[in-house]
Amino acid sequence: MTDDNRFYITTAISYPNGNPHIGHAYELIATDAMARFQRCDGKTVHFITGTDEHGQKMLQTARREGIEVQALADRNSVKFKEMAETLNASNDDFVRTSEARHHAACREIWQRLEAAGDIYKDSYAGWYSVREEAYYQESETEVRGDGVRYGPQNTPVEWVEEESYFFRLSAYQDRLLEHYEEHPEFIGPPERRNEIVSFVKSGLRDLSMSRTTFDWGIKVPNDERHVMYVWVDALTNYLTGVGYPDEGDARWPFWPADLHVIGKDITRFHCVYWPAFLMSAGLPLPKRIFSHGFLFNRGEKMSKSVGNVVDPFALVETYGLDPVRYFFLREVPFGQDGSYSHDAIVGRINADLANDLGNLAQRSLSMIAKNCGGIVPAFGEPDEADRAILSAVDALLPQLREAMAAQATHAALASIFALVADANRYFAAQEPWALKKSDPERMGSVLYVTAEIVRQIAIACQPFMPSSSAALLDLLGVAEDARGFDRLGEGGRLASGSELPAPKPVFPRYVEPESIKDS
Ligand code: ME8
Repeated sequence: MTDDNRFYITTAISYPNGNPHIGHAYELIATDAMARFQRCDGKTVHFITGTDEHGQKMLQTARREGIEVQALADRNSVKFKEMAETLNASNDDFVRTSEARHHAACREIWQRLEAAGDIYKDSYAGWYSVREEAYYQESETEVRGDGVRYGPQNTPVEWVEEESYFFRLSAYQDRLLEHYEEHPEFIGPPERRNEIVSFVKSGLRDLSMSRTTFDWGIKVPNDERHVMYVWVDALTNYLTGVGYPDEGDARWPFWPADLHVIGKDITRFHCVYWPAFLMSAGLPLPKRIFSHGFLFNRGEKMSKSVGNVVDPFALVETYGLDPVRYFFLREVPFGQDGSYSHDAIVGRINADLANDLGNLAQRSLSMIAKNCGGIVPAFGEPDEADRAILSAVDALLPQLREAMAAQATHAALASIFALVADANRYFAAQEPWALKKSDPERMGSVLYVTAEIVRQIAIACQPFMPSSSAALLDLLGVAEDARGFDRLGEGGRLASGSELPAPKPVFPRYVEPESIKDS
């Protein structure tokens, strides 16, 4: 295994202070598609997700519910694990920050920062948003008409004054700017990069790194009155997931991460604090951090506190998993905000999946079953239309790689579905049903070409819709070990003469249940 062949990818770790919501599901689905893409493309992938269990927000929720905070974390982290299973996420690990291995990683990183001379004791006095677990300067806050003081992301802030350890973040301003300059790919998309560059240019203050007014967290080494600021602990999960501090661990060579996928609200923590901690600890920096947008339910912002959270389990139950995965990955340009609604989801399911891809596969495969005895027909001398469509599909992989290198899942799917549309046009124009009598050999060639296109489309769709793609590849008799991206293009052509199983529809139309139709 060479260095180049490893790919380490992470999601943010979620606060388990409530049930998982669509925002969590969206991030996990997208990151899973990226992880699966790299696996299909021959990489050895390590993909982790998890839960962020410390901090004041967890503590407040537990108090409100009248339970122990560890009990709250235990109860809800199970739901996040269940969500990962329900979404068919292919994560290799699930890090819970209350685990002993994570405590060990955090103690080690703290000691490294201390040894570098970057930690000192002082006292903090300023504003704090519990909902974001973030410190704000007074100038970043304002008192609104309701008499409440809010931070820049519209969450209430409270006054905090206590003894605290600080990290010399101010000392890293120039090195961070230099890093952004030398590695323009470090932060994506470009809007987020620009925000971070101007934030860092405006001047960095040292960061309060510990709290003393509660004890739910990871104790500071050699000073048990302090628990680490939850973001120090949370960010370190990316190291825990590769076995840190045991640099002899088999997973350690995956560091540095190739990609941290996060939401746009937590860009500052990942693109400013995290690289500064790593620089101080003498560890290499992640190669890229990509901030996706927020999902809104018909334009309404969703959050646990706003109360209009839509349950991802219910969404999968209603529409099916792969249609939901497809919808989120195709509908919203990854990196931008997006909204979803019942109508938009049903529109995509019925138009793209059932009508376009589903019909293409079903029509060509049932004609092979009916007219060719279920045997992949021979491919005669190709004509111009055959050559044009095959060369278009054979050119797919570089387009997919380019889109996915920029985390543009929507663009990757747009390229795939543009081919689906081309293939439908080809099929309609060739009229294989009419050739059945006039030129059965030519009919065989047209069916061969169409099935070959479906094969490549199914291989390309695996990262996005794993189960449906596998079902299509089963119908085409493609062996499990012949489904990698190395089989895209000419090298992997369907074998004429091989016998196919009886075709069945893979992408059913969404039909409104009576109760919804009548309401
Ligand atoms: O931020 N649409 O946890 P979290 C899209 N524990 N993404 C959304 C979203 C929405 N409506 N709501 C939240 C935390 N997210 C920290 C992370 S990482 C070391 C620590 C995204 O449960 C959000 O942007 O509030 C974040 O990436 C993830 O869900 C977890 O959010």
